[in-house]
Amino acid sequence: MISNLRPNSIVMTMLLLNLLFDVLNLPLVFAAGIDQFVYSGFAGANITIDGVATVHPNGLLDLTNAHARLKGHAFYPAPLRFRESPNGTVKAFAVSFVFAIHPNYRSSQGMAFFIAKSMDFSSALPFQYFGVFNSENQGNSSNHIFAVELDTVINMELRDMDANHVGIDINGAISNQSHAAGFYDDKTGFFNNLNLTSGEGLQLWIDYGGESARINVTMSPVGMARPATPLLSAIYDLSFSTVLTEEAYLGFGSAAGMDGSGHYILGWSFGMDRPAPAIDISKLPKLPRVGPKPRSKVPEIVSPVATAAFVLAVGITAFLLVRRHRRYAEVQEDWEVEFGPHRFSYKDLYYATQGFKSDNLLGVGGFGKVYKGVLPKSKLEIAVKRVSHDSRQGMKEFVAEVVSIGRLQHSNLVQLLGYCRRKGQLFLVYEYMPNGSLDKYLYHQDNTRLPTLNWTQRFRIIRGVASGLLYLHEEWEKVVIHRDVKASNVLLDGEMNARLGDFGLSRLYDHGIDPQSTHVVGTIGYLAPELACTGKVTPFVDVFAFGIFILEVVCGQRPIEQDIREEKPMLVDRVLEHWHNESFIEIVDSKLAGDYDVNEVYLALKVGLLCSHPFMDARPTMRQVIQYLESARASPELTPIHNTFEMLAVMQREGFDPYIMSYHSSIAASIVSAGR
Ligand SMILES: Nc1ncnc2c1ncn2[C@@H]1O[C@H](COP(=O)(O)OP(=O)(O)OP(=O)(O)O)[C@@H](O)[C@H]1O
Ligand SMILES: *[C@@H]1O[C@H](CO)[C@@H](O)[C@H](O)[C@H]1NC(C)=O
Ligand SMILES: *[C@@H]1O[C@H](CO)[C@@H](O)[C@H](O)[C@H]1NC(C)=O
Ligand SMILES: *[C@@H]1O[C@H](CO)[C@@H](O)[C@H](O)[C@H]1NC(C)=O
Ligand SMILES: *[C@@H]1O[C@H](CO)[C@@H](O)[C@H](O)[C@H]1NC(C)=O
Ligand SMILES: *[C@@H]1O[C@H](CO)[C@@H](O)[C@H](O)[C@H]1NC(C)=O
Ligand SMILES: *[C@@H]1O[C@H](CO)[C@@H](O)[C@H](O)[C@H]1NC(C)=O
Ligand SMILES: *[C@@H]1O[C@H](CO)[C@@H](O)[C@H](O)[C@H]1NC(C)=O
Ligand SMILES: *[C@@H]1O[C@H](CO)[C@@H](O)[C@H](O)[C@H]1NC(C)=O
Ligand SMILES: CC(=O)N[C@H]1CO[C@H](CO)[C@@H](O)[C@@H]1O
Ligand SMILES: [Mg+2]
Repeated sequence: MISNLRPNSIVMTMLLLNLLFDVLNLPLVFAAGIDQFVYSGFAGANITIDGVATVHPNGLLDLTNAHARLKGHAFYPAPLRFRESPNGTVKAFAVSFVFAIHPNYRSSQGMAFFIAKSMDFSSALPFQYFGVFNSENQGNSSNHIFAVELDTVINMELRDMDANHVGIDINGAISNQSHAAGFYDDKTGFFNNLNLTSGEGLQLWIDYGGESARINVTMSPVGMARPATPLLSAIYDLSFSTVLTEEAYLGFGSAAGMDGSGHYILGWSFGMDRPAPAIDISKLPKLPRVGPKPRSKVPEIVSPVATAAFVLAVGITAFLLVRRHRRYAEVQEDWEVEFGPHRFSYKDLYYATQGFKSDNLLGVGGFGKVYKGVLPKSKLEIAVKRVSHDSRQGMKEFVAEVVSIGRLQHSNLVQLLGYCRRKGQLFLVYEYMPNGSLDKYLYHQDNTRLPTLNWTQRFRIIRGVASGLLYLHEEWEKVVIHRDVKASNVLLDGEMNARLGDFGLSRLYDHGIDPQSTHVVGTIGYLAPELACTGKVTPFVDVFAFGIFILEVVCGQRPIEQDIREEKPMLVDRVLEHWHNESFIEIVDSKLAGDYDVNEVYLALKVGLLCSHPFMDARPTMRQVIQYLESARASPELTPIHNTFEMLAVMQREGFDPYIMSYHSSIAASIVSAGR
């Protein structure tokens, strides 16, 4: 079934094979370093697998084995020599494989073939990026990975064209070239679509030209002759020092979606400096059937002893189940079936957080407590937010929204992984952010010995939050308004990238889940004035809060002093005064010790003030904000109205209620005391 030839294999084998190929009239010339292999099924094959990957007894290589949120890889066991010297030209090579993706899993993330510098993919995300990249190393030229992705979800951040495409990837999941899956008909020249997740076998060919640096990718349904016109044909020199290493590993990767997965490889072949050997289609393993399982016949019970043992076993199991049921009881209603994949079991969360032990408490917020946990199977680190709720009203809508929010993916957002419900409690499961929330760095509370962030880090955080917000506002299929942008909702990942958390959560209030709270959605100090007047929620509400956030990060001061007896003007007013008398340097965080780029600080303060403009219409959109921050476009001058006292006067003249409008002054303190 398998002919698996390696370089330096004994001369005898080579001679024999040469003879064999001569008989078959195949032009094969053996020279040093030429490799080829072919697997027509993987039963008993020497391949290296990791993660949840497995080979079924019938020889089907299954990368994700019906798991959810786990990754798997399969490799040719030895590295192959792609260049003769570290800077030598990468040789021509050809790959062919037959694969299938099971259609039952809607969030299946697809899979990728790759050539990589090592077999270590431990840092790849288990639920995204084909189990090959993570959000930090994605696009990094030190990855040395060439991949062809078979992508079955649409991810705006990766500039995906659709949820059914093939792409050529160099060092990251943003494709250099991609095309909807399919083939060009040899006779008519018309393009025919193919469905990656149909559950049917598909064959793919990858050819690299060596000197020509041309990469061709061709696909067809299994069994059809190879189409003459490639699906993708790109020029990309894999000899660039950033791509293939002298020796590299070949393999496949896949990350299971939120609701399980089935990514199969049926056959695989490779040729260095020659075409990939033909895969014997007739020997390929059978695919699991698509659709409901046929009912299995109940086996006849053989003897009365076995019957007695069986009854006893059932009794004990039932007893244990009842006991277990009590401990891990959950609330699950019929309508939730649809969201099943995004539901975590209470048991898993209970184990992950060691029974919600106080040692694992990360913090307490307006909604409830947040615990750190490690999922038992995948070892994925998570943060679990436990929210108490009394009302069942609106729960369905809320869960639907949670699931929809879970589909948002961006490197500056904290990924929401799923939820769980229990009597009176709702659990939201997020990616864990090892470096905690930004407010801890700015104010050094809890006697933590956290470092002071320097200006470079702060400016990067500001830009990161801006691009996360732009994604929410403009780049996803729906407009998502965060409504609670603030320093404690900006989390820092292992590489100190800013990740915005808690987006969409403000809807909890709308669904009556936080009955004891009387406060307006959002947080005092970050609330746009029009919210108090009209209650109208637009993306500019977030722009306002983002402006206050910038001022906070630059000045290292809270928007409103927490001690409300001391009547200190709000941060934005203090910044304005300094801005107008041209002493803005005085308000910059003294912890920076003057070590910053004055132009950037000036730009940041100006954008902060523009965004926190009391008039909604005067605020920029997040897209403009990003342009200003990247200095691609000169930011407009601040309008003179941006002075609280003048503004109040204007507003009174226009008939606004002066009490409500006094949000910008110390009267806000009275709202603070009425809040949480
Ligand atoms: N994904 C996460 N990873 C690590 N720590 C987290 C995560 N999410 C929250 N935390 C920590 O838990 C604390 C409490 O978070 P929580 O969101 O409940 O409150 P908050 O952000 O202060 O207020 P709000 O309820 O308005 O969001 C945060 O300050 C943060 O330190
Ligand atoms: C599998 O292949 C690797 C690399 O060529 C080799 O080291 C190993 O001995 C092989 N294992 C078996 C069981 O053949
Ligand atoms: C190969 O590249 C390295 C780094 O780019 C360089 O230092 C070295 O001189 C090169 N070797 C040859 C033989 O060109
Ligand atoms: C790329 O990865 C290397 C090694 O992991 C790291 O040192 C470097 O900072 C990364 N570069 C970027 C731009 O992220
Ligand atoms: C693809 O790679 C080529 C060659 O490096 C480059 O010129 C081109 O801009 C890339 N295209 C995309 C979309 O990344
Ligand atoms: C692909 O096939 C599956 C299963 O038949 C179906 O659910 C899915 O909608 C199809 N996708 C496309 C893009 O046609
Ligand atoms: C890629 O496809 C084109 C068009 O069919 C062909 O001319 C070229 O030789 C192919 N290159 C490789 C490396 O297969
Ligand atoms: C800021 O801190 C980071 C991380 O500690 C460091 O890499 C960088 O060099 C610092 N930048 C400046 C300008 O000090
Ligand atoms: C600017 O205004 C601030 C706040 O009122 C004040 O403390 C500071 O002395 C003023 N500076 C100048 C140069 O007038
Ligand atoms: C400043 C800081 O705390 N950095 C830490 C962020 O998280 C990574 C990974 O956990 C640590 O290595 C850093 O020291
Ligand atoms: Mg929060």
